[in-house]
Amino acid sequence: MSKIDLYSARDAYTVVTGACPHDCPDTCSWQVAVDKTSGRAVDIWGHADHPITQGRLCGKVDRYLERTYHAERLTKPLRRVGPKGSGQFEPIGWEEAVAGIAHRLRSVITTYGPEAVLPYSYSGTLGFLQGEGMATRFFNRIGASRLARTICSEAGFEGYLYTIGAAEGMLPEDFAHARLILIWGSNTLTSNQHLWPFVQAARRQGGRVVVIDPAATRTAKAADEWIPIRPGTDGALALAMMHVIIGEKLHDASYVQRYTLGFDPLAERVRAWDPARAAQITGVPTQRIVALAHEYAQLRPAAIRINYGLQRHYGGGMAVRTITCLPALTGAWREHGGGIQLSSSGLLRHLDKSGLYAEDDGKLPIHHAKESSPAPRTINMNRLGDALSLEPALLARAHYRPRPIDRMPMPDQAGPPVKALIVYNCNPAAVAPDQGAVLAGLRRNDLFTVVLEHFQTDTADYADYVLPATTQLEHWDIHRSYGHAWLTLNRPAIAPVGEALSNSAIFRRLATALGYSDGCFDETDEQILRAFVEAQTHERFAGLTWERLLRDGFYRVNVPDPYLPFAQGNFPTPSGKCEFYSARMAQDGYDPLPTYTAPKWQEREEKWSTIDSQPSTPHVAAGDQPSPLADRTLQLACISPPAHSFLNTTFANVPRFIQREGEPLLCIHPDDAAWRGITSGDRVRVYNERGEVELIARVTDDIISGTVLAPGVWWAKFSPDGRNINQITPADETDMGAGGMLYDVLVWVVRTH
Ligand SMILES: Nc1nc2c(c(=O)[nH]1)N[C@H]1C(S)=C(S)[C@@H](COP(=O)(O)OP(=O)(O)OC[C@H]3O[C@@H](n4cnc5c(=O)[nH]c(N)nc54)[C@H](O)[C@@H]3O)O[C@H]1N2
Ligand SMILES: Nc1nc2c(c(=O)[nH]1)N[C@H]1C(S)=C(S)[C@@H](COP(=O)(O)OP(=O)(O)OC[C@H]3O[C@@H](n4cnc5c(=O)[nH]c(N)nc54)[C@H](O)[C@@H]3O)O[C@H]1N2
Ligand code: SF4
Ligand SMILES: [Mo]
Repeated sequence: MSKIDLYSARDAYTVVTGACPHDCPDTCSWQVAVDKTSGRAVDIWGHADHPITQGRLCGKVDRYLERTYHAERLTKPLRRVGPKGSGQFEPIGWEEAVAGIAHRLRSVITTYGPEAVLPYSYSGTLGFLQGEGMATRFFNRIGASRLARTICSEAGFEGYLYTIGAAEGMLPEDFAHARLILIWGSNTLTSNQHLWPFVQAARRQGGRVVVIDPAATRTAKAADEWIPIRPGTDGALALAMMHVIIGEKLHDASYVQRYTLGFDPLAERVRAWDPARAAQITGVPTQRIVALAHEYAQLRPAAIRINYGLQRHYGGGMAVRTITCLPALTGAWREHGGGIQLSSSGLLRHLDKSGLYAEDDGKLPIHHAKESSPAPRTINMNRLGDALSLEPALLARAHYRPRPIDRMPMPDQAGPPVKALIVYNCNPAAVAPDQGAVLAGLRRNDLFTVVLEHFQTDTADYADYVLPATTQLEHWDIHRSYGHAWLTLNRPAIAPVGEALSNSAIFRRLATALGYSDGCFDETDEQILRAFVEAQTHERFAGLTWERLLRDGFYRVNVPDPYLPFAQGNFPTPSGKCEFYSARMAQDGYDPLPTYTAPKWQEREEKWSTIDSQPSTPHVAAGDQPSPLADRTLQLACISPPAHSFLNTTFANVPRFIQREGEPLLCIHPDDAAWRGITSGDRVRVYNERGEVELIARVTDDIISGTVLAPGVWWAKFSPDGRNINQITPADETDMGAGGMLYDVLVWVVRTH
């Protein structure tokens, strides 16, 4: 008997349909059984009728009730009583908390101006309302600094947009029809599990699955083949594939002629990319590159799933742009089961969010304070450490500069120091790069920090006030997906735990306390969501109504099924074609053609090449500082992709999941380990010029030699030395979109005892 039948048959329970709020392309629809008498949620499962969820949640969210009813859930507002970072707080009432926060915010705004207030948020929930809906109303009303939310996907996104025009492409269902699937920089079985049934369906019909990744992930092991590659070098592989495809005339000349722009200069460009050259850079053998190019052009339909792993490197934007040229070159877009998927979020690009954000819709008087003044500055979230610095030159560096033509302001134009930081849906003390700089900022006594949270996270430890927020079981929302075509409604299933309030309710209260009487702060959550749904007039949302969402729980964006967006061109680029040559890129300061942009860690190789002869293997005694010469050669590239049982830092405080992951690990290749005298289980010190962290070594050839892998993201406070891997990650920006370069870094690794 299915769970829905089981619980529906019993009077004691109600069943409520909702949506998983997490940052995951699958955006599952769930159902929750609630005991009518106690009001407690007793079971949760995946919605059987949702075509992507197919009745299954992942292992993490299957346990969402354990997280919701976790003994350490925050249930009352807290005020700091100890030093910043100590985690010492006293419970207080909501009125006192809201009044205290409003008082401090008012004083910051009066003394330093509204830009001294910085919101900091990311992906705790991707809901329209509890994500940025009410928060945007609030921070726009203040005129606060804006935040460029760049940490995850900006580089790849930009690269894709320059080439294709919008974040659209294959949908998960289409993968079932492919004969070749390249899973490129994605650990599907961990981070995009609901794609896998479609991959398996393709295999049942003879489809081949190839994973291109520096690590033999569980996905790579489940695939037909793993092609190990050096991190950040994927662009070179794609260029060489194009070299072979064009050189052997395996491209689809008629598709190329009709629907692409710049084939001739592309052909000229890739002529220099013979596979032997790419083999040197990528570590993929020449013959394998040639064969891969043949397979890609000839096994049709051919599908590519790229995820964000491969674009967290300096050249990530260009790498995604280059790979994204492949399906147009071979005409893969023509076929059901051919093409590429990075994100499906562009399906929603015609969504009208002005009402949601109460922006410029002529009805709500939210912008009156701002009309005559220029837009507030925008801070790049990757550079939080710089943003919190009192040094104007560093603050200037934190300004968002997504393209090469965007200039850094002079220090005297950087604007006021950040004096108030309001964090929601995010755990920057653990997830943001250059943790040392972030913590130094958070430790500032003159910085007023408010954190809206479910738990006393690493970040909450630095707050002046911690406000208890509701979980997805306790509030309304609507969710988009970046992996499929469905919008999903979340209804609250239970009353808020303790005194928790939703983000929307908290920002409403803060607005009232600041004296903002705008009507947009009076609307209830349901009113806002219903109005948002009813405001949609684009044909992509035909048939979408609030009643329908209430009835079904989800709605498929109105595009054909199957959806082959570029079978006949129609690329939403300026030229209407897939742009191998992009004039927009030239204007923005980039090379207009696909090229190889090396990762920063490869500067190690450049350093090597300046040394006349390679040094003999240096011996480093455990704990010793490497010699200056060894310095150059001992470093390893370090990547820190998601651990299977955590979702960034979410769930990394649930005992069951900590147990499953064991300890904060460093996976290291046997060659690299032997050289350093490291064996599995050893404690190792992983460090660079930015910081250091202690991890437990796992010696394994599941990671290529020359690269180490630290599954993330552990809470620093639950780690042996109170630090996590972001101690060593750089806050530098990627080539495009000023995105996060979290996986492009060199470290030294030594055994500590
Ligand atoms: N269980 C779980 N699921 C998640 C998350 C999580 O933390 N845990 N995170 C969610 C979030 S926020 C996101 S953004 C999505 C997307 O998630 P992503 O961040 O894209 O993560 P993965 O799908 O694990 O893909 C990363 C893979 O890329 C590989 N990789 C790293 N560098 C390179 C490279 O240069 N080239 C190539 N070819 N491969 C490389 C890594 O070894 C890893 O296997 O997943 C979401 N889903
Ligand atoms: N080294 C390294 N660093 C990384 C990554 C990596 O792979 N390696 N991944 C990066 C990526 S891809 C991403 S997307 C970021 C993610 O970084 P974050 O956006 O910080 O994501 P989480 O760590 O999941 O933390 C989200 C927090 O939001 C809280 N939250 C959830 N729902 C709500 C709500 O409704 N209200 C409020 N107030 N709070 C809520 C959760 O309790 C949780 O503490 O991390 C990045 N950092
Ligand atoms: S985290 Fe992803 S796979 Fe897991 S329930 Fe949520 S949407 Fe589904
Ligand atoms: Mo992400």
